[in-house]
Amino acid sequence: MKKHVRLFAMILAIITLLLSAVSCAETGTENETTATPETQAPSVSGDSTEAETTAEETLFAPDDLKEKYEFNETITIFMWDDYRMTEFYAEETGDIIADSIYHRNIKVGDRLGVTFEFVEEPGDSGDYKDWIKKAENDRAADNDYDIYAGYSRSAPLMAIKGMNVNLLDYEVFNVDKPWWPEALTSECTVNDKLYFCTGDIATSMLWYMNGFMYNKDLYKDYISTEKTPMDMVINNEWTMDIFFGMVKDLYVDNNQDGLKDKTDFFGATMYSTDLGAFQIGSGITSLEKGEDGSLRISEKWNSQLCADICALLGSYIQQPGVYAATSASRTPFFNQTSIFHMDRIFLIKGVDNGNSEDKVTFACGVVPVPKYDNTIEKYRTNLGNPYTIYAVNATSKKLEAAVTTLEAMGSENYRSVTPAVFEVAMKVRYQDDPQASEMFDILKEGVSFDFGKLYGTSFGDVTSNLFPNTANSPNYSAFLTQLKKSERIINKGIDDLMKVYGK
Ligand SMILES: [Ca+2]
Repeated sequence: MKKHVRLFAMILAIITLLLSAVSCAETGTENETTATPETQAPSVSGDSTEAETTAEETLFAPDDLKEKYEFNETITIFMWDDYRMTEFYAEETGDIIADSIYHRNIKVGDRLGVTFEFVEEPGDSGDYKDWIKKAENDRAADNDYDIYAGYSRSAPLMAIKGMNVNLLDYEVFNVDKPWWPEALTSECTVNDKLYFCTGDIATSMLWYMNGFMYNKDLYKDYISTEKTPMDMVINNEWTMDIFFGMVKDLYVDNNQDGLKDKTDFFGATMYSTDLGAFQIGSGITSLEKGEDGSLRISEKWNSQLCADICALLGSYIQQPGVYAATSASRTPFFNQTSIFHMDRIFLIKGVDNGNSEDKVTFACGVVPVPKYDNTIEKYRTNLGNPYTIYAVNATSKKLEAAVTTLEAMGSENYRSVTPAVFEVAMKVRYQDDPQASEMFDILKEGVSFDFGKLYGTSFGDVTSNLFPNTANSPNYSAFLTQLKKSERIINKGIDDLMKVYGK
């Protein structure tokens, strides 16, 4: 059972910690070495600042690694150089995310007795196949790497080529820790094989989560001054009908050309590439595991329910107040002429690591994409593709050190880097806004990878594109007919995957 450190546990922990700090200060006892995380006492000190700092540090689950290792190795990380958000290394600049990564590298390096060497090569959506080719060539030339850190579709392709170790063969890799998303187990592990990982270790994964961002002032002006979207999420009322019902008629044709375009006013805009977020958001992945360890087209994907969700989304996209488009969909949100916008949440910070003029300059909330109905158990989070997935090179001569590096980096990021990302995204400290932090936790814990998406190239991208493309077309009711036409190509892709994941 994964240990989630959620808000209420955290508040309880803060109270417990502060109380025990006072108690320790009074009695002069020290019990931090044997205490559980929830009751762990900060160091004995009358200094309230120190007590508070320690309290914050111990809000988060600890790792099971040793305090100190002596690998005495250089760990070479082959990485893509066209990642967009600060992630792998940074100078200490005063930017809280950059500083947290700078200190992460020092801390993990000291703890393990390793130094990091980063080798960079273009590896984005247009380059990742060449990036993999270079990794293969360098491997043959004995100029080898220890860790691969590339565009999300790279590590899966490398797994098919047999290039990655099975992380579950290593005891130090603890997939049940909260810095590894639950979906690494439920969606990416087949027959006890897990060939790659991501999670808190990749700031890009956090930034590429899909959510609905909303303009808090416009929401109050046009929709409600009482109930917020965050309230509706918490009350399990955040469904497609309720959401679209609020926004579907809010439209002004600002340039009076009779067409929906980026200059108009909308209730909701959506980045059309990521409309699959509504499929994932209702807990539907394209592939699933059978009890015999085989992969297959998921029953939920090939179902009337999925067709209904697709058709409902398609019908709402046709409404005046809803605008689905690629980058043009972002303009109204930045210009404050749309109330809600569904996209990767990095938009809050701004495109391209904040260097763009396009960024959110107003009070903005973030909520998950609404579920189809409130019988669906939990909110699930789709990811845009340009995030990093890590793998360990099977021919590395430092396998134990490399896998330990991933675990130590994940753990350290969870404690120090993710809270910095949260603070920049939400413009508030994690501890200071319970609702916003709960939304961020729901997004992060609900992350879904869907093999059909990660391995999209094996399926002619049908598994990733069928839902969004159908919903955003006049044939939005034809999901099952379209899926039927693609069954052969999907089953062939599954055969390829089973060569790697079979028993
Ligand atoms: Ca117009």
